[in-house]
Amino acid sequence: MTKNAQLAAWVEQSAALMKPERIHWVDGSEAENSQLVEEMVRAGTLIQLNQTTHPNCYLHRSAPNDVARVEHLTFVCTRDQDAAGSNNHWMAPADAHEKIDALYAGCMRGRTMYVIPYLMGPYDSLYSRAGVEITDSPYVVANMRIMARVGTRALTHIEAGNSFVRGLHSVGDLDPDRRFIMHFPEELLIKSVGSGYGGNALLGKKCHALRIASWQARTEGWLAEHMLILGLEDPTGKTTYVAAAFPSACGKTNLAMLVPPAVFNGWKVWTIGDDIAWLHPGPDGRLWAINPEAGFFGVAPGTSSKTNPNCMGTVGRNTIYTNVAVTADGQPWWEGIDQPQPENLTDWQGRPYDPANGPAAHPNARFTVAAAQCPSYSDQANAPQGVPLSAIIFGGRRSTVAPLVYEALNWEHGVFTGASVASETTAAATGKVGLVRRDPMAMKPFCGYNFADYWAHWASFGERSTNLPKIFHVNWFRKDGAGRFMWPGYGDNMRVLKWIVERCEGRADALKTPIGSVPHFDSLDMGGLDLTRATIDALLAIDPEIWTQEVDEIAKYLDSFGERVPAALMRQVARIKSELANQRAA
Ligand code: SAT
Ligand code: MN
Repeated sequence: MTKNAQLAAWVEQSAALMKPERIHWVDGSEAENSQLVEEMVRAGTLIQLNQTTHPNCYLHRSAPNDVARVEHLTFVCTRDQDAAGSNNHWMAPADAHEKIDALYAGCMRGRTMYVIPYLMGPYDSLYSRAGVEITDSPYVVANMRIMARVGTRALTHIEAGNSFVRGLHSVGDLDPDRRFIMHFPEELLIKSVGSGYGGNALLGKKCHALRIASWQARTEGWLAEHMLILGLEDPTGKTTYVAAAFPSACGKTNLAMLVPPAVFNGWKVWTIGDDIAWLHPGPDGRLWAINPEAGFFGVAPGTSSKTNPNCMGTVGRNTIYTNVAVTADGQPWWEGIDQPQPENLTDWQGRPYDPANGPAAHPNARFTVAAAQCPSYSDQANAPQGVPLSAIIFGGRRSTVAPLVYEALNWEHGVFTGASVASETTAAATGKVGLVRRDPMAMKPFCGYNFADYWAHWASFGERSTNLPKIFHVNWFRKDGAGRFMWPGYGDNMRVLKWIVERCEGRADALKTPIGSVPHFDSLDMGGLDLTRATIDALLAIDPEIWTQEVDEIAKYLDSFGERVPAALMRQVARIKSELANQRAA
């Protein structure tokens, strides 16, 4: 059902292997979606929620063993193992194909094979990229329809001769022992089996827009990053654009939709993206960012009108919920939502809620919703050229060590700062939660090639332009001796954003340290916030002893990537160590 011979042949070949009962080419229309939703409701895959309070909202319950990304089953399959790097699990392409094709054999018997042409990025943008996902999951189709631009227009783009990434997906039998997420960047190909969940199954997202795209970006001179994009409008109407990289479930969605505290009269945050940014150097030497996605696949627990009012204003309609709890009258519910826990709650597995079974909503429960529904959606979100970045912010979830905010001294130091990000693990991936691990640029699970080459690629931008964004590092998650968060976070993060904007404009004061420049106590706008001077000092403190240890650990981590690590990073290690030593001696 396409004029593109390569695509037609691939679909035919996939059908011959997977043996679906029928093939459906997704056109992206309303009528098609309604029919699909109806079928899923009939099959019990979707549960209709209360249509009065939540029009056009549905709940999906995934298999209980299929609730997050599976990093240990995710592979980058390049001809040369070093190209994938020790940051990725690697398998030789021939072995990977053989292994996964065996699981694909006959896997769609009795099922429909959906062919989803999609576009990542705005229509009419030179930066947008196409893909085609083949899947046997109608849930994936319905989610892809929200997260990407799917259907006829994307197919036309492909038929016009543009290249496309092929993504093959089957839920298989959902057995974790027969689950793999495999990437073949040299073939622009993804193969996924055994999971119906988020980043494992919506192949346009992490698999294409990060792992495959990062590989392409390296050879083509741009960056595919795990970043939100927002615009910060000041009271004069001037908007400054920033992108920020934090690991999964560390608050990207909340920051992207931030509502400033009341005292920040006239300031406004505009949302462009909450998870992925593609950055291209423009003719002016600045980095221009587009959001390749069209929707949000955000974490529900913890979301409320206090933590993220814009999000609550987004997810009340036309939303697919996954693994949330549901109230007796059919409303979605999760831990941290505004309404107190009601009687007769049904948990994420469909059981009557019993605290002995853990939380009512799964900690990685999600909503899928169109970005255009967000009250703070930027009028620049679909600009074909993207938005020009003034700042890039890196951050992690660190209860110790990292101060509230600091600014890298220059681009090279900024790349070091990104490469040294560490964060406590979250429920977004299977495995233990709360362990500190290195997560450079928040890309540990998503960089499709050797991290050392990736850092060199980042560093190379410093030689190409003198007009790059300033780089910052933030940490909203610092705790005191009693284990309490010291910083209120959420809307109050505006105080840090404002300092960042002022630094970009060369206005706010800072104290230069070997780690970077930290705000002076009175250059942070703390109006209306009841924090003691001692707490603010503690939040901004950089302890030379602790940082000497930290830099040693960073150096050890960087060293583990061997000779490919760019000299620029090792230069920064040496500089910081010697400056810290001088400080300790003084
Ligand atoms: O499951 S996803 O990768 O889509 C979400 C996330 O972990 O960031
Ligand atoms: Mn993410």
